[in-house]
Amino acid sequence: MVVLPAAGVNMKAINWTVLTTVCILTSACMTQNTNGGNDSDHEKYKYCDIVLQKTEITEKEWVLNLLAKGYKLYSGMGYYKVYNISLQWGQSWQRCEDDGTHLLIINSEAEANVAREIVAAYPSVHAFHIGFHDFFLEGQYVTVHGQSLKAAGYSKWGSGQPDNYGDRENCGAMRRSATLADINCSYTYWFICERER
Ligand SMILES: [Ca+2]
Ligand SMILES: [Ca+2]
Repeated sequence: MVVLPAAGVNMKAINWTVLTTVCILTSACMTQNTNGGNDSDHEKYKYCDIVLQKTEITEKEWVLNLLAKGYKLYSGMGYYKVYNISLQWGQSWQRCEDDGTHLLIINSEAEANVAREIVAAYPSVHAFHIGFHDFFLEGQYVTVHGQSLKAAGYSKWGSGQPDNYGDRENCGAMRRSATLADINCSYTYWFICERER
């Protein structure tokens, strides 16, 4: 596989060598060149360079960056971080976005188990912002990616939830048990960010 060069090494030369290897192994660049008609070698190089940047180097840097920020990898699931600061739901949403991640979307029982596990270390915290809301249509809960909870794969509400308490609960939270609750968006809670693998 591709090995990252040491700092200061001529990236262009290394990219070219690596690209040739990648092209031979995957034939991705060659295919593109053929489809593209009369691409010059220079353009072929440029295209491959972009592919390499996106699929090899950036991905590794990205992961290192997440780990440095305190995200933890759960094998086969993704990278997760419990932010131990209390923010409003929208601010939490923004913080995850800034990390290049998103508020947790629970997609399965297995992921609910991960969620329970990562909050187990904080027994005094009873709820966390996660990635769903009903801003668009009252009572129609969707994830921050716009899917219904059912389509996303997990819709286990806590007892009595959702209740739209005081007619002012449009944001999504998770209790310690990984059951869901609708909460007031202006309430401040810790929150969980995620990035799928
Ligand atoms: Ca998820
Ligand atoms: Ca509620």
